[in-house]
Amino acid sequence: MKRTHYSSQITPEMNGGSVTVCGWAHEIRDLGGITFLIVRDREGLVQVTLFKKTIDKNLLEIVRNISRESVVTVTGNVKKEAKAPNGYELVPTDIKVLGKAESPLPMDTTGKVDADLDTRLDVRFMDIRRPHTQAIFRIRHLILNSIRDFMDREGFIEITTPKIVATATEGGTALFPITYFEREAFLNQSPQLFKQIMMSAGLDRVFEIGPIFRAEEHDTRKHLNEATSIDIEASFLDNQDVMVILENLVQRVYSDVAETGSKYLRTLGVELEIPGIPFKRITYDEAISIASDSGDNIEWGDDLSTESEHYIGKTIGEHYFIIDWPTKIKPFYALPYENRSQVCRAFDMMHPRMELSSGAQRVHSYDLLRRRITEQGLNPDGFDFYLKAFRYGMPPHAGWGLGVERLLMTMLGIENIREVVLFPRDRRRLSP
Ligand code: AMO
Repeated sequence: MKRTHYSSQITPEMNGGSVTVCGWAHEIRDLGGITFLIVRDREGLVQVTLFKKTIDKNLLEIVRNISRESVVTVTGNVKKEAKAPNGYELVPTDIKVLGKAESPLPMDTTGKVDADLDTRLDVRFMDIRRPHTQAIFRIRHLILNSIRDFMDREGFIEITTPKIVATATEGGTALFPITYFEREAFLNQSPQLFKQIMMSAGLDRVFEIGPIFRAEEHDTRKHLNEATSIDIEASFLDNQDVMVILENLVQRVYSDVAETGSKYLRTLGVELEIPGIPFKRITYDEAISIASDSGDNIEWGDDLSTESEHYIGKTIGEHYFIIDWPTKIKPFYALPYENRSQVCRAFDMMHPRMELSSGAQRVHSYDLLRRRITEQGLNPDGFDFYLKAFRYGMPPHAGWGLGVERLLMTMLGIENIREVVLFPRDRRRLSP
């Protein structure tokens, strides 16, 4: 039996026509004279109606024995029916069970019984059968499509860099060590060094969408130990230029999702507000001054606490940039201002709830870069492969990294980052 239609492709106008649908037995309701089998596929629900008086007794027997969530395929005739959910029902001519589901089920898929997040993550395959959860991942797909399209139009080339590496890129956050034959290696924290090397390679504008690994101990609602980052790097552009690319991208992604994802937004009960551009720019000094109004006294040179971020976010109320960060709290590759080297050309792009992206114009002078690596307490010898690319003609360049999960969760107003990852990796969870 070959599927002829997804549920969403069937219309009442197809009255009398024969179709074959495939999906899961969402619900079976036996009302005596009439039995309903609701089949759920990726796109929605189909009501299969069996009239006791006229239906083949074998089909009725099959349906009465189907356990909920079993995989079935149904061939039947479309019958216009105003009372049915989509204005039609299917009168079956053949029903087959392709994959029997055991009962009881580990969780409910109809949305009638709530399950906590841990239970849902333990049986994620079943959780994603729920239209609500599936809608999140359908929107993620639309976001990534939109980003790829935007990047392509802006002249960026998609690259893939290694995830098994020998050195750290982001001082500060810890690395996951792994055994690489007889040596120790690490899971990469960021494509940073490789995307910069591509500037020396002359690719001019590159982007990558890939995993980043952070061995951070903290257990919060916005941190993962394995996240997905959208990274760009572009030659002959400065920090201002790549900030403009970033805000344009965010706006484009929102409008694309509003346009192509309305069905999923409705399922999630989300009304998207497309952010206006340009995003507000405040300096780090202004940010700590706003935070001090909340009673949080940040010493110049300290990072912003989560509480300060929330307070500033509430004050500003929309996406914004924090620019001109103290050099000492940004990575070695951020370019210090020439006339005041304690401040650098780095920025963070913020949603009122949290940081979404950080980036900078980069140091492109070999000598300065070597010095900055040492000043940050790292050993330049470990960066030989990276530094070499700066010795034979490296253009000025800038870039940023944007967290996919944070973009998605803030767009949809979702509280916990684990909701927007298929199989989250956090301090406690390594399976499934
Ligand atoms: P940064 O470390 O700020 O910058 O990371 C960039 C963005 O990636 C996301 N992100 C995370 N999301 C969830 N859980 C985590 N543990 C996590 N860590 C990071 C955030 C963050 O803003 N190399 C630089 C980028 C650059 O300068 O180009 C970097 O990695 O959304």
